[in-house]
Amino acid sequence: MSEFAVHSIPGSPFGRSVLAMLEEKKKPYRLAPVAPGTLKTPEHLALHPFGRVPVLVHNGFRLYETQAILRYLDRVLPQPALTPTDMKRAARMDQAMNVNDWYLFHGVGNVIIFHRVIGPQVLGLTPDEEAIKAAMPKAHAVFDELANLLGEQPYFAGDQLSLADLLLAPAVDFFTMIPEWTVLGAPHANLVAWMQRMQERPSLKATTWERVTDLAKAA
Ligand SMILES: N[C@@H](CCC(=O)N[C@@H](CS)C(=O)NCC(=O)O)C(=O)O
Repeated sequence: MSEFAVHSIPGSPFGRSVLAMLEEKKKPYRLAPVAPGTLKTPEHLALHPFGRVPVLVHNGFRLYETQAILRYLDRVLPQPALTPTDMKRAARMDQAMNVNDWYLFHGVGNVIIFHRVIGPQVLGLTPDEEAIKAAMPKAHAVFDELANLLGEQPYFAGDQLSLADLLLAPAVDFFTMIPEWTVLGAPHANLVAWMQRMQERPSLKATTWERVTDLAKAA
């Protein structure tokens, strides 16, 4: 049995970051699928006290919070290194990761992607157009800043892939599926090129919603 178990829900962008990280490290893992309706059950709360995913379990060591998981994996699986040694590049990596968690997810992804994709496709809900519209100014600010941080570099921390790319790509990938991408991301040629570069990576191909759904069915 694999020493790494990832408890996640197919489609979760945070969960996908962890799976893509293990793919990049070429380390076998076991997906422990979590049913969306069970996040607040005592069984799941024993794994994650805030009732979310992902959770990593490594030889009995249980860890939640995606950034903590990515950093842990980069330490216990040092090759290929996904944290720059240059201090300024590492700081840019950390900054982009926090932009993901604080500004892209909260008030942007958890509104726009929820109402455009998750609600309709998973819960059978009608998109709340007013909520989406209200989130658009913040979404513009976030995507403009992501494009600014990326600049002309191939990856967020410079020439090499880093944890920031693995955290951001699953989240941004959702936006490429919705009409709002034409005004949020598509005008930024550098962001579009980065997203394509990321989508072409085997780690991202192996962890699409469809692929993780298949893994969950086989688990
Ligand atoms: N800060 C957490 C966020 C995790 C998170 O929000 N996960 C979503 C799925 S992508 C979730 O579990 N949502 C369930 C809920 O909001 O109840 C992390 O980095 O792991």
